[in-house]
Amino acid sequence: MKIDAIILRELRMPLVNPFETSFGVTRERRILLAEVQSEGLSGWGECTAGEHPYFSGESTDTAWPILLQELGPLLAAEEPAHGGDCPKIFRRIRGNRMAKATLENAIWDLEAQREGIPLASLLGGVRTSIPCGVSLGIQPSIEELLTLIERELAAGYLRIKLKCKPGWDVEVFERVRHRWPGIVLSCDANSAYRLGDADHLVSFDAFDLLMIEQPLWSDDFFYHSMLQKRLETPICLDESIHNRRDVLAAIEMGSCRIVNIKLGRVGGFSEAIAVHNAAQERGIPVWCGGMLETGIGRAHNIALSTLENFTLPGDISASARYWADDIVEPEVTVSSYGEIEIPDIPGRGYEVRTDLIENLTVRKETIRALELVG
Ligand code: OSB
Ligand code: MG
Repeated sequence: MKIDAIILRELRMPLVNPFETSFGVTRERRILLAEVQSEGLSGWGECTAGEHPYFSGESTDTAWPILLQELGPLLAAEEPAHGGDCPKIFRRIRGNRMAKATLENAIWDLEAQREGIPLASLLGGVRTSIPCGVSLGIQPSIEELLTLIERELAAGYLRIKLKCKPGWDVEVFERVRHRWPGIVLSCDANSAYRLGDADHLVSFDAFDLLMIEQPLWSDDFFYHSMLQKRLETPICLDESIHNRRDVLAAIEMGSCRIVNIKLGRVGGFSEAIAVHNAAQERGIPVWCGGMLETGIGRAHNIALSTLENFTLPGDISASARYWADDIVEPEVTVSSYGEIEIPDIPGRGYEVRTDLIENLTVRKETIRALELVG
């Protein structure tokens, strides 16, 4: 496909509710979008980098120049036939996976439209609906958290994940388990604990958690493997997993029994599929993580979650939990039994609201292939 133009945008979008993790509070998102125009069609990608380099080394402000000065010009100079051609095109750029995923995922979207098939089918997905969970941030009080959980269970969500950190963990789990002994419950520390907390982490076993997500360092496998030996509860790695080799190392070392796959964190659909397949071949279940995405990133997460080994509910929930007005049409909705139906139309399955996007845009740049004169 000939790349006619790549349009980069930054949008400002306030969250309906602030989201607090062990590394900080997010109130407003600074969203980077890429629109790749090719032969009359537009493929869209969303950068999942945060406002600060807290979750990973990337942020909105690092991804912008990498996209504008490096990845955009590399892609515009090529005529990729498939989304899967992107890793090779971007190969000489190290790291910057969230920036790379922004463009690669837009090419997959374009390819699905050209083929006239749903993105989920192009990826090799097998599900017509996906199970959904929610990720609940740290709250000002346990009472407020209990009220939120009540609301999300009533809405139908199939798994509740609690963000945790030292001082917001066992007491919280105790109260939640006392009230709801049978619900599917997990926690996510975003690397908030250290080896000295090992005995404390072992005490989490009392709460029958589905998993403990990324308790230790964001770049670690070895100490997670030592911790997993002491825990009955499965460890799930999020931050540590960047590619297929990482997931192979983690499984081989026994660092985790479950894997969270995030499109941005692994660099796009190609690597996400490779991570999924490697885990599947070794009997390790995966689920799709979220990064407070708009409907564009959410549509991509939904399509990815249709692959066979996404057997656990993902952090993919309704647009309305995040946004007063999402930038896709229809917005993403979740049924009363906690599932999202996979749209059976070509491409990403949700229309992009270009007028709304234009109104929310605070900066915009267009990249075109250099025209060779002569
Ligand atoms: O670790 O899963 C995480 C949000 C921002 C950064 C990291 C994480 C999260 C979430 C939110 O848990 C998931 C969502 O999009 O609802
Ligand atoms: Mg996580």
